[in-house]
Amino acid sequence: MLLLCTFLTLCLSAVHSQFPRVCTTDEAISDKSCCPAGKDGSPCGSNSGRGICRNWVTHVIIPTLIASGFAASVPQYDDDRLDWPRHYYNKTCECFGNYGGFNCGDCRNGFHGEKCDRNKTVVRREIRELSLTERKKVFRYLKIAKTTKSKDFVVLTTRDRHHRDTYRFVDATIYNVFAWIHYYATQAIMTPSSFDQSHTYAHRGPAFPGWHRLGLVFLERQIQLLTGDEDFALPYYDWRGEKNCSICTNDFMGKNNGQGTLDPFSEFASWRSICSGINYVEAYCPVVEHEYEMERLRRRPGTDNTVNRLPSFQDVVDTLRWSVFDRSPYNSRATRSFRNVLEGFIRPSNGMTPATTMHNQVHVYLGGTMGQVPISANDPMFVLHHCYIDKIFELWITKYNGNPDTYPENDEPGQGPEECCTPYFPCFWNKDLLRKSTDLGYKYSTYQGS
Ligand code: KOJ
Ligand code: ZN
Repeated sequence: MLLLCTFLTLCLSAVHSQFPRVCTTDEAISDKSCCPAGKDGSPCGSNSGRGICRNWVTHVIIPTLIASGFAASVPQYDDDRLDWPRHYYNKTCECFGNYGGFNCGDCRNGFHGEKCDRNKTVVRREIRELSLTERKKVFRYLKIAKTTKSKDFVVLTTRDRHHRDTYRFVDATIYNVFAWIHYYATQAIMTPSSFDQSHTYAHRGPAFPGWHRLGLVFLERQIQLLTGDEDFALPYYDWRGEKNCSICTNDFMGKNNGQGTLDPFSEFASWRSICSGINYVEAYCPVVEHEYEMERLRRRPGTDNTVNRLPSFQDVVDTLRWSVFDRSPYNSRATRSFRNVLEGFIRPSNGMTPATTMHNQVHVYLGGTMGQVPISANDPMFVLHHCYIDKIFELWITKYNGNPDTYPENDEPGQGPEECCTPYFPCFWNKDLLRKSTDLGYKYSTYQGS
């Protein structure tokens, strides 16, 4: 029984991320231990049977990388995110049954109640399906997430990624923690002397759909906890066949002027991105508390001259025709790969031709903040877009009975099936995100288009 629980929790623990505040004390960092007290005062709530403090066993990914020649093709990786979260901690909580969270004080996704014995499934709906009151509530909640300091999490910053003594942890709001997770995952991978731009933990590999799924689940759960509204579900934007971005109006996500700045009367006009999109290849940011909110959000829908439309209904139909989840070489060159077509490096109709399509096409079409990988998650449009990408992922899972065994072995750093989705905390295996969304506590409405 214990074995089964342990297995289940490894697969399905509630996702929380980025560094639990209580695990960033000098003591926790020097002990490399993140087993905070649960509600009963014992580490990981062990006295009340919620979980245990687990020592990580040596992981397999490094030898795999070396054997495959991947590590030999670059001088040496010296990246704090590789083999996540081992660089920071070799002891973390492992929660039993339906318990979850960094100290097993919460429930795993899809459960609630004091004993975590009540199922729940929230329904994500298209933003145009919501009533005005419901929509206003979503905007209000997003605003609360943007302005409320996270009590549980802090983010890691540094001025110089090659010098660990410059790393420090700073406060961030809930939404900024979410935006920062994407920023952190997409920074180039560090070698002793330079940076390898060709690999990232969140894109260009089989982890792409699950990585973004986990980020959305994190944000959704944080908003539920913050507002006390256990039924809160993120909305999505079904952009199929749109002549232009019809939700880029002040009733919805906001209109922009010719320079891309959001209208002063729109919902997100005052939002600022953490970090600048262009100037920080070598530095994590934010670097200084209270100074890290930088440029305002920008959007320039329909003005990019390489992408002049949003994906069509047929593009989505064609994407769902690719029955193999991903294929060698498991990067942006993979052909006849559902993941690579969905991510948008390959034309959906033939699965072969390199092009800017689907997920990438929408980012580029919207432009501005959304068009820049390191900062795109700062725009709440990212949430709506990725929820729709996740809905397509879910349609694929249903159609082809996708499950963790469908997730391939591959050599992309941080994207192996049993590597922790990087940099979420606690560990959630990449392959375990390839399962029905109801296992994670949510599903999608059956919106047919406007
Ligand atoms: C932003 C992103 C992304 C892709 C693009 C465009 O976050 O994943 O922009 O290629
Ligand atoms: Zn992304």
